[in-house]
Amino acid sequence: MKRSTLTLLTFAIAIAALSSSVTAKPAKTTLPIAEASFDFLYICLNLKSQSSLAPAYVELPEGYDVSDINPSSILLNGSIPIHPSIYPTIGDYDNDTIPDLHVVFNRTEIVEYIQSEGITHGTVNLRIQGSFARTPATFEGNDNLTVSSLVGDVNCDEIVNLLDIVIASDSFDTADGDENWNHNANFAPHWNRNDIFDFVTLIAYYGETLA
Ligand SMILES: [Ca+2]
Ligand SMILES: [Ca+2]
Ligand SMILES: [Ca+2]
Repeated sequence: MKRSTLTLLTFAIAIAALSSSVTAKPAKTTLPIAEASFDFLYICLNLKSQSSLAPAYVELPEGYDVSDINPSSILLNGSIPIHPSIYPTIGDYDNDTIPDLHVVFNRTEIVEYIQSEGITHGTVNLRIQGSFARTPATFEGNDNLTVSSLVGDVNCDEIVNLLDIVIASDSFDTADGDENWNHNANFAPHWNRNDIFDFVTLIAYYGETLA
């Protein structure tokens, strides 16, 4: 065998060995995904109303433990973390004996996300994802919110009518965070209270529709 042929052959063998060592790299492992039950406390969101908090609950399937969830890993739609100053707590809000994690998001960040998607009304699907401190797995869950961008539309049915007045009346003279506070009935300053200014604003839009 000629010397040049031998050199070429050696070179080809070296390349083949190199490429096989590249392809022999271990495959990236995919973590199992726990399908979580995810529920916002709210069922609708008026984008024109202001409020600070959006509480929600996460429940995990059998074999997973909500106390194992790493709070800093939680993201809504890949970008919204939980509220930085409200640590999640464990309870059983739906009384089904399965523990759930109470997480709170910044409502304004959710509104901004929905608006950035160009959505003004209808149904929005929001997806929660996160990982665990000890278990090599991730979890995912999703919930729908009905959205309205009509001022005065407290129940997000795309019309301002008597029903909105009745619902808003229940939260009259409450502060953001109070038990009777309605996050969808705050259409005017003062932005931390449901008061006469919100009521007057609602009345000004009486009969309006989103159509
Ligand atoms: Ca539960
Ligand atoms: Ca309405
Ligand atoms: Ca107000």
